[in-house]
Amino acid sequence: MSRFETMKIDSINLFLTRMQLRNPFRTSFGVEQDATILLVSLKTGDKTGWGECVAREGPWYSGETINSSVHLITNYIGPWLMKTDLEHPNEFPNLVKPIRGNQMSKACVEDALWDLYGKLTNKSISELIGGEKIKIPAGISLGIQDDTTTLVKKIEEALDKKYQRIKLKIEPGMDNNVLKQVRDHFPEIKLMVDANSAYRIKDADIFVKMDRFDLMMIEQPLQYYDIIDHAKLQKKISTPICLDESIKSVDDARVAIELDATRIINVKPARVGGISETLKIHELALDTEIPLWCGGMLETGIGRAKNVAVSCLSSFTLPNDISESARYYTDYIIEPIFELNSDGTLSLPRNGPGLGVEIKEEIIKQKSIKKLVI
Ligand code: OSB
Ligand code: MG
Repeated sequence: MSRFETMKIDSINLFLTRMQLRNPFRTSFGVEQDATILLVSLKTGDKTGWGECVAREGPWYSGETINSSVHLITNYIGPWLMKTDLEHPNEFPNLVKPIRGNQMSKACVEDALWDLYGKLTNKSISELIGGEKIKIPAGISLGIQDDTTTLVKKIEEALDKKYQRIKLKIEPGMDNNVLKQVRDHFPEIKLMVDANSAYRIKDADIFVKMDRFDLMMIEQPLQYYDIIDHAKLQKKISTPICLDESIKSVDDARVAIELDATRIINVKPARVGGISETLKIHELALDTEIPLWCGGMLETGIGRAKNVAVSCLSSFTLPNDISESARYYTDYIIEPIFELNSDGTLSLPRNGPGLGVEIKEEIIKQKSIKKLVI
């Protein structure tokens, strides 16, 4: 183990990259094809730690945007970090505590600190946080399709690849009718839906009817900030509700569990402000016996490698929204890329410390439309 006392950050680099998805991804809140993705690197001596911000150009999934993240990092988080030499990444949440909200902006910098700390101590992030697995079950999240024939074909392809469960995006008018046809084709498969907050409690009957499709869970049916109406809905249906957008902290998770508004939690480390907060949710999940799984935000290899590391925690027991690299962007910025094993799992990369993958900085530079240095 190399000896160091603190992580003295020499520079913070922000790369605004343009990345192209291989296929458009449609949810109830919009379609994504070309994305601007903010990547952050922290440098100390000859070591570099990387993080990925999952905020996008518009505030459609959460209130954050690329520009709000750049603003927060260049004006607050970055300068504070440069002035404070942290000994461990778990001290970072306290540093950024004065900032309310803005979890994604905080998370990408914290992730980079974990990668850097791993590189300084020659340990993987999974090892640092106590991950117990070396491969994790992969699920696939399929966007809303124009017609059911296309959707059935996509499901068949995913099953051929051995994805361990299929998640379908739904929205009003594209829910039980689509599920009926899907279930007619695939009566047995592990299936779930994600509404991305497209419904209201007055639509409860739609979900009462959905019970007949034997879904593993219904993800985030109601408002992105709500817990109470989800608890009311859970009383009316037998399919477990799984919150995504509504859980932005361990406190949200605790309240949602106490009120029986969520029986499963989709944890996106970036949505809850980083790995440290994720570890608190992991502890809470073990105490309350609530199963977790790791969600995705169409991350590039950097965010994905972090998600795989987190999914190695023992509380992450259900298939994750972490698919193979080939499903996402036309360019790869990590090596090795994620490929599915024949049993529908992804292996934890162990190609070095930290994130466990090599970061291809040359490609990141080629894909960058703007670079900022703090
Ligand atoms: O709600 O889980 C979601 C992608 C972008 C924004 C929100 C969500 C998603 C996904 C994709 O479902 C998961 C993935 O990265 O494969
Ligand atoms: Mg979701």
